[in-house]
Amino acid sequence: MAAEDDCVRKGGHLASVNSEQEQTDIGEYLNTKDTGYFWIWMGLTDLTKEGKWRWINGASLSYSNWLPRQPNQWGDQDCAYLSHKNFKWGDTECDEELFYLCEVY
Ligand SMILES: [Ca+2]
Ligand SMILES: [Ca+2]
Repeated sequence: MAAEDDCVRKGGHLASVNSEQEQTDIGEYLNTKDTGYFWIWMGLTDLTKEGKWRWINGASLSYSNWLPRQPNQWGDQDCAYLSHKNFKWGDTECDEELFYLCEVY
């Protein structure tokens, strides 16, 4: 995934959201950015096993914040985005070109 490749070049990964506090912090951060009505990639996929969502940095999925009726695997959706609606999560196809949020350690 091109967005993840770019995050790795920067020394991190696509962001993981591991708690309600981190979700709130990320939302506040993104509200300062001009992302408008676009979705934003984070580092969550079910590429290795359909329906088994895993953080790209290896962290386990201890917290989740899916939109209603997501993930819905419409067609073949294996990557998760942060929605412009309160930054809740949905799944979509991994080759979409979206804004993306890296987390550098
Ligand atoms: Ca999927
Ligand atoms: Ca979906």
